[in-house]
Amino acid sequence: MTNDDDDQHGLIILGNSGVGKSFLGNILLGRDAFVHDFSSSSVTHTTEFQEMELGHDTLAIFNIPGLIEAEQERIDLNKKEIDKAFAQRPNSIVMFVFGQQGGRMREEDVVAFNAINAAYPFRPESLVLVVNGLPKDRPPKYEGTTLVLLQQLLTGVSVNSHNLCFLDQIDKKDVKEKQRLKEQLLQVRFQGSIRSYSILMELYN
Ligand SMILES: Nc1nc2c(ncn2[C@@H]2O[C@H](COP(=O)(O)OP(=O)(O)OP(=O)(O)O)[C@@H](O)[C@H]2O)c(=O)[nH]1
Ligand SMILES: [Mg+2]
Repeated sequence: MTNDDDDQHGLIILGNSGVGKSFLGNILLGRDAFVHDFSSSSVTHTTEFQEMELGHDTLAIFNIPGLIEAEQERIDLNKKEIDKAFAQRPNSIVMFVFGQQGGRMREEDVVAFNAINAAYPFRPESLVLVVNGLPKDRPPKYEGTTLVLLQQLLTGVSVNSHNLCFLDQIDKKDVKEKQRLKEQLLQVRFQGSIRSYSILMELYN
């Protein structure tokens, strides 16, 4: 193993409390390493870190405590934790997870994204946006109209079909569905970040 920055891969998972960050981290890892729960209050309170081997390299997954809209305390904590994660793994991708309610984008996620992106501007090539928990029978036009809406609502970021990913709500006891979700997640084409993309493809393969 070398100490080159290029080999220090990471995935930093961000988003409001309860959108499924820990759940998705586990899907990527292929094991239940992060605690995830149906809960009325936030579950992950300190950054959790899991590492997996990828050939001669490793991929670190940073599961950051959830944001609560624009709550300053959480923004400050997230900023610090994102900084630490990038220091440990300079070649990291940030994955911001949105929830939704009946397909509607939630104001709280838009507010949280704009607040954290203003406090810690993400480089476009290292940012991936995910909408989680969607019904599988959503209308065909849902994804296109949501993309246009997010382009209008999110400030200081380019939203496009390469960095936006729509994920199905799955039955978490169904191994095949979990595998399919992992595949779906990894189908995101990471704009301008061939290196990062190839890492995730390695993770998938
Ligand atoms: N069945 C199913 N449950 C999901 C899915 N996505 C998220 N969940 C559930 O949603 C709940 C909240 O998810 P968590 O992963 O705990 O949320 P979080 O974003 O980590 O929340 P904090 O740790 O509080 O920031 C859990 O019960 C997850 O299992 C999905 O696709 N299918
Ligand atoms: Mg969590």
